[in-house]
Amino acid sequence: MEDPDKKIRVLCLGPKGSGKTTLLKKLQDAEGIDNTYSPVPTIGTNIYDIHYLNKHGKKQTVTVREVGGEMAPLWNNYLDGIEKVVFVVDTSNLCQISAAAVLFYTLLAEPRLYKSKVFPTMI
Ligand SMILES: Nc1nc2c(ncn2[C@@H]2O[C@H](COP(=O)(O)OP(=O)(O)O)[C@@H](O)[C@H]2O)c(=O)[nH]1
Ligand SMILES: [Mg+2]
Repeated sequence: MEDPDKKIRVLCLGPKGSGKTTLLKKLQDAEGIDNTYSPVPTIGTNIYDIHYLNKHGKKQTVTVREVGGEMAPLWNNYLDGIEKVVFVVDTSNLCQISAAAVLFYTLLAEPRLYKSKVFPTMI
């Protein structure tokens, strides 16, 4: 059974502009997101605490760190202690899709992620 006091540590990766920030803001506050906001590319990393009720009805928090797409060469610095990875791909951006696949397969080959569950999130 999940420990409600335990924060699940998640990494959110994907190319620049694939929708990572939008997805995480929506998960944090689906109603409150301002669709007119002018997106600013994530410089460095952002942390989002997402609260939800687990399958036993207990409050649970997932801490998601978004790492900007420009920082792909440095992604492996953020893998320690990570339990899950959400990899966001903009499937409507055909120019970016093969680069996204290369980044994704590079990530899958990372030994520190063998215990993690990598969930491709198609947007
Ligand atoms: N149409 C559409 N636009 C989106 C979606 N998600 C993100 N965007 C837009 O794509 C742009 C980049 O999104 P952002 O979340 O900043 O990408 P990030 O660089 O991966 O964090 C922004 O203009 C968003 O409004 C989506 O699901 N549908
Ligand atoms: Mg972002």
